[in-house]
Amino acid sequence: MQLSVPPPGPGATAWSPETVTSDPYNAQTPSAALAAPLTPADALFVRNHFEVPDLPADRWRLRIDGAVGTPYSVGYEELTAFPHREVDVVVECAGNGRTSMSPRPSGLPWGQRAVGCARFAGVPFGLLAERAGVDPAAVEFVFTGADSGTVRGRHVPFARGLPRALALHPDTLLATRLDGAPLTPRHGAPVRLVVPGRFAVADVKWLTGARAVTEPFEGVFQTEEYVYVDSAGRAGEPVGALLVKSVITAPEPDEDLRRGRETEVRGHAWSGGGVAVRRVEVRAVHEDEPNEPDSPEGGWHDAELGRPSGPYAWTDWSVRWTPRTPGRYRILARATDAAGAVQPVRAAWNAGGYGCNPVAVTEVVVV
Ligand SMILES: Nc1nc2c(c(=O)[nH]1)N[C@H]1C(S)=C(S)[C@@H](COP(=O)(O)O)O[C@H]1N2
Ligand SMILES: [Mo]
Repeated sequence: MQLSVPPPGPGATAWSPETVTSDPYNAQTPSAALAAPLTPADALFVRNHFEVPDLPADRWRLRIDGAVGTPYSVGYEELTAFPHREVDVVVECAGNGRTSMSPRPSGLPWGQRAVGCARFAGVPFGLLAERAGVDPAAVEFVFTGADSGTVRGRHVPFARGLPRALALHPDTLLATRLDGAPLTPRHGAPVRLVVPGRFAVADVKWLTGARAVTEPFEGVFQTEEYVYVDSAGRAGEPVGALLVKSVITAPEPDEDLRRGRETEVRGHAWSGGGVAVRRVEVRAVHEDEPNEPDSPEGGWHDAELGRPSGPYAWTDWSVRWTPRTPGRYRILARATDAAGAVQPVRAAWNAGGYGCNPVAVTEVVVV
């Protein structure tokens, strides 16, 4: 079982994410790796819609065009000469956790581990866009990857629109490095976009195109996929900022705990748009207790919060707990962010199962 695998030592590459589908390759972060403050690159979940393209750095170019003064293009060597920044970022697939929604939405059957916190380094996209001279009428940039395939009967590249202000924000990076090493092919080598604080669908991998547009983009990954669609079939907004959320990394699911022995409940919490986590509360609900999980009021304990490694990194939390009664418990964790958003008991159902951020739950047995 993944849970009992000790973390590999420095420089080791023993991790392999848990495969969800093999063609295209999609995989979740293993539990033991999720517990680390930063997720190692080779453990980080992978979400690919199409086959990983073969894109050697020496053949890579990014073209910035559309509503710009002069189209500008840059190669890998040139890009690496620009000033780099390092940003620790929660990377979360918008569909993370959708298997806990009922009825089960369409899409990849992610459990709770299509998430990680990764250290990226790269060049702010805005620095390059400046070279092209962005037209004042541009409202978005359309970022395009080198991968393509058939979606809803059409052959399309992977492409997403990003509002102008976010695209030009100094924290939006053309990332060349992840976890201290060059990007690996599965995570978007040689260059991927990283948009901190947004669902990871914004982070276009194998990035080759950036087009400034004066009308909102209407590509399939913008208007049909990665859109909140309600139970009446009404399409709302495309997924955007991450939602306030927590994950429990200890105890492990189904772990046996001893009555009267103190244990540490631990995890991470995050929110979107650079908003900090203000509070994490934890509650243990015994199987014989009434009113759960619909009224989890009372019995909540404030967890101690660690210091996140940056404004877009997750916040580690922990609380000590000594179970008194044998039996099954559900351990619940709920985060509140600095804007006052709180994890709901049940996430709002939507057809794609996006933004699934209910109170985190782990079941344990006390003997
Ligand atoms: N070009 C391209 N970029 C992409 C995707 C893709 O399929 N193609 N998937 C997106 C989605 S939905 C997610 S969740 C993240 C996952 O990033 P990772 O595989 O590095 O974890 O990549 C995003 N960028
Ligand atoms: Mo995703």
